[in-house]
Amino acid sequence: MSSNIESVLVENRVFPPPEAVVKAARISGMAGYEALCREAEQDFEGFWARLARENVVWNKPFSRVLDESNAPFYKWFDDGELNASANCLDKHMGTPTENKAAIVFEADDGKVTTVTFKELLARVSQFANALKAQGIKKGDRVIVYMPMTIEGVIAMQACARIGATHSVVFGGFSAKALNERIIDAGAVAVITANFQMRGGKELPLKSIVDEGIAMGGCECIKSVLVFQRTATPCNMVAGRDKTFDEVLQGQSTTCAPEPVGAEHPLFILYTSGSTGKPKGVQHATGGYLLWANLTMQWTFDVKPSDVFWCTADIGWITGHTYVAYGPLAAGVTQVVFEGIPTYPNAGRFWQMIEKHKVTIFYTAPTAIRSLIKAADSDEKVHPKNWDLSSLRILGSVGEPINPEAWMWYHRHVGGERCPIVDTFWQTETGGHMITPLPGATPLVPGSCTLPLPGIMAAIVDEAGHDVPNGAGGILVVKRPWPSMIRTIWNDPERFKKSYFPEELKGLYLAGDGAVRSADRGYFRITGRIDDVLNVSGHRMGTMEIESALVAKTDLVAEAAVVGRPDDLTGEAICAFVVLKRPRPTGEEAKQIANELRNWVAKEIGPIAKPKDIRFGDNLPKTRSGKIMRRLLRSIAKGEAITQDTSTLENPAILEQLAQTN
Ligand code: 6R9
Repeated sequence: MSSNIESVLVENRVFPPPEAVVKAARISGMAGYEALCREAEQDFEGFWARLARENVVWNKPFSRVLDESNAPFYKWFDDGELNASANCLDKHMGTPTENKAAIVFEADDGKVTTVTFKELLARVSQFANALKAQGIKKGDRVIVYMPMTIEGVIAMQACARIGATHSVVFGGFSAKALNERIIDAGAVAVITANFQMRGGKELPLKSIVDEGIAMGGCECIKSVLVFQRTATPCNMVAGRDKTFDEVLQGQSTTCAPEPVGAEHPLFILYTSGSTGKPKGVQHATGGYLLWANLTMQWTFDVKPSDVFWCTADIGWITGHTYVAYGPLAAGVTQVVFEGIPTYPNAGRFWQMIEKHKVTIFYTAPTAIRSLIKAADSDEKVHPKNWDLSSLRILGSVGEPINPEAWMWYHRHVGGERCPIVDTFWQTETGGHMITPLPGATPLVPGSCTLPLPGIMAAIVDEAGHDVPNGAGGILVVKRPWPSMIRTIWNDPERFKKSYFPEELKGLYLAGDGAVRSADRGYFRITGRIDDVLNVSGHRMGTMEIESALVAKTDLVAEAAVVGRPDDLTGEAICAFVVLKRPRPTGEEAKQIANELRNWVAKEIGPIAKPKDIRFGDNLPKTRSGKIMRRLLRSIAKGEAITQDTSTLENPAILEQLAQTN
């Protein structure tokens, strides 16, 4: 990894966009990009008003663009009314798009099912009617705990159609995580499936919902709607649980979309922060929809003939914006994939690109790195075995892409002809923020290049002053933008403190470090500056994992979690644990480490399992009792301790912690 970091620092390869792509692109050449940036600078509100009129269908037009009177609680297009689902489906009726495939679904076992836009509208409408029949109404919160399926997208769209606020919980999260989210959101219903299929295995969902609700505090839940993904029966609670078949029975396939105010909460999505409790990131309807549609056009330059494939799960923000909303709003055919990239073998992605003639492919660096590794050890799963000539644009998201992986992606997947859009953004930003444009931006491997027009991204020091190019600092956004987080559900104070801290005087704090190149001013993200780790593109709070560990009260006295660089997953979770019994070694240490890993999987989800667990009699602390995390980070990396340890109360502990099990 350190070699990757070094090669990023000296990266000087530049890949200009291919002439043909520039010619056909919506934003053509740097001149096209710069013209839009100028428009945004000269008339900020006029710029957004124009785009919102052109890219969103409004039931009632807005007269106000941006309301800053209660900053940082910004409002966009406030008095306008729209419906998100109508903007994704109804809009295409009566146009050539209506009979086009909206979703080409490939199941884990390879079975393909296709629905057109028209069919999808009918199914969303029918499910929306079913939700209403359960008494679910505008403003209610609904938890969606679903596998990657057409039905998952339908669940989200149906909520949007009736004005209910969905909160999707990733299918890999635990009963406890689900329980906390149900309570925090005050949800009235859970939409789930009996099981999900991943890598040939049938994994439970409904039993986890039952367990989560049984943990208590979920009296708000009135109904649980169950999609029967597989034939295996699951437990059904009489009066509360109903199958999709039952609730859809007799429901009409038309349902008038409920117009909502532009600021109406479309969804809440929980994400890790730097304290133990996940944050319910709340997004509004109007600005979010605008950005989902517009970035499909700007960043991916979608054309009516494209086949778009974003591999993200609907449980993450990428699966919200670039599966459940963006492609539908843009009227483009998309592939939705249930399974995993390595089943039945690590050629699955390439095989699917060939089979469905995918033209735009959007995935995460961690997936690319694992497929490089697989192709290196087995020629048969190397992308060269498939015809990938349909591809025209590649995308990357979730974490920095190291130049080695970038070059492989460019060469072996993109055939050296496809621009790679390395899109930097966050759950909180709703959509792309800093990214190349395929028909404009010369690419530099490992750099997300330049902010989208109207996105006033900058790098500042701790007092909020701009730093010169070449000097690293804190990534901020200086002006609000339409798809920004509106608040943290139930916690407006935390919203202000986390994203608009006083020292930064009104600037949005992304939580990442960044540096701009001296020559082009290109942004490169250097990683989180808070206690948030990025493991395989998934955000994990170190405090969240620490809280989970110390919750094992019979065993754990104290725990500290840090990240260390990992060639495959970007960062790996490393936990230092003090037990309530003598420090274990050898076999016993291995066995307890495993027990703790499984415990964390149960508390949060398998993605939060620490890769490394080390035991100590104590943790390195200052005389005032603060855990010295920077020392733990060095130990986790296997580095010699060069830092000043003079404030350390118990220096002998360092050697003990450096021992691996
Ligand atoms: C969309 C998404 C956000 C964090 C973000 C940053 C990292 C995302 C990146 C990237 C470098 C990119 N990140 N994209 N870092 N280059 N292209 O991933 O949202 O799950 O909220 O994570 O991911 O650290 O702050 P989310």
